[in-house]
Amino acid sequence: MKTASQPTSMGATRPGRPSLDLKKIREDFPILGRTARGKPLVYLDNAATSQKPQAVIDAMSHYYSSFNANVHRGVHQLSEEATKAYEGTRDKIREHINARDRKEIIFVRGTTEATNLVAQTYGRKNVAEGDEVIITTMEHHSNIVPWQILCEEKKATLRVVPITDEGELILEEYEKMLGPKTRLVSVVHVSNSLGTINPARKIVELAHRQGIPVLLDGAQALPHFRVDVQDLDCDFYAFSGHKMFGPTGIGILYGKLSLLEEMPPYQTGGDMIKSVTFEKTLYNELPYRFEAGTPIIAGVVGLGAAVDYLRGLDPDAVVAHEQDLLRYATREVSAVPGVRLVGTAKEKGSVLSMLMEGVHPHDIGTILDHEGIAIRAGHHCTQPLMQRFGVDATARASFAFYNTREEVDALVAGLHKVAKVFG
Ligand code: 7TS
Repeated sequence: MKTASQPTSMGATRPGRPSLDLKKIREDFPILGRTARGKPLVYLDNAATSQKPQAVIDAMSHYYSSFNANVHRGVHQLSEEATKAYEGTRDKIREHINARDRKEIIFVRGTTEATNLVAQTYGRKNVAEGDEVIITTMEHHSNIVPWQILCEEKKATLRVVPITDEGELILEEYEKMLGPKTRLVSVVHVSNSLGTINPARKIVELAHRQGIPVLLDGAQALPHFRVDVQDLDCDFYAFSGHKMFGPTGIGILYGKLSLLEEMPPYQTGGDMIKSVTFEKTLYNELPYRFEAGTPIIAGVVGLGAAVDYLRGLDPDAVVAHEQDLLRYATREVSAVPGVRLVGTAKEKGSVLSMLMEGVHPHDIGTILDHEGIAIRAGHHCTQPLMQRFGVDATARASFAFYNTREEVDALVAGLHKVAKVFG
């Protein structure tokens, strides 16, 4: 299947464009059939977490009812079956993101744990006094705080790439920051607050010219388009299962083998060792060296089912549909009196961050909630980004492939109601 790590051809208006069977897709997600506040649920908080298809729910239930056992250690049939399913997901993820080697796929709790892992292992080993780590203005807190702590500890400097008023990275400034002191660049692939799709390949290429490794935070990329880590040539790639229609508590850190091999362990204990004496511990081989303790086996099984589900969809059709929703919503929402959008990058994922004159975003969220519409109001764990735009919060609607134009209409009707109440 075609990959689209940088989905430049988003032309949903092309004749003969691929389309999704939305009725069938929505039936796959049982929660979408429920009501909220007595109205049909309109779930537009997908950037926070996405809903799960029945196949994911069934896979986890099947694991617990049929082959629950610990992995990698039992000699019995159940453990063998659990280990097979657990390792099977690793193979599916490897294939899905086109990593070279299954050893490059580390199971973690989510994007947050992935960035912390890299900061605490690669970072602690390679960043020293006077060095620099580069991030950007639009990072999620989970890609700010780990580097801040590391830089404080090592007396290194955290540098922040500025953005334009539209919410695009200023690449010339980034290029100027790169230098002999830079030890790592860590950048969000798709912004959860603005929707901006960053030019990841270019960011990696510019850093690699100077031999600097790059971590990409792909939490908001995987749910929307195909990612090819070899094509991007990034050194680390982090994402969360629960945003890509899988369970909570499971995520992935992809790392290039050559880097992972040189990294000290993160958490220590069972499974990550080869042998232990009171004098010395020898660490296990990759990827197990970074997977200490009993993992979230049901979560891994569920993530495998989520990947199967995603691979059953036409990725071009998913991109085309979400871009159609984004364009339609942008047009309709912008026409609501007093509404202004934050984040208007040319390359954008299906996120709308809204402000309404004289209305606090939380009030927007509350009124929409009464209509059965779920959005998120707040800083979206990107407080420095909010500061950049001079606000403390936005009201954010974020779409997934199962959302419809009718749901956008409901959102717009809800916003008109807000305007009326406060107008
Ligand atoms: N990076 C990005 C870009 C994110 O959007 C999030 C979560 C994370 C990292 C952290 O992921 P976690 O799974 O480890 O929590 N973003 C959001 C959001 O936008 N609303 O709620 C969580």
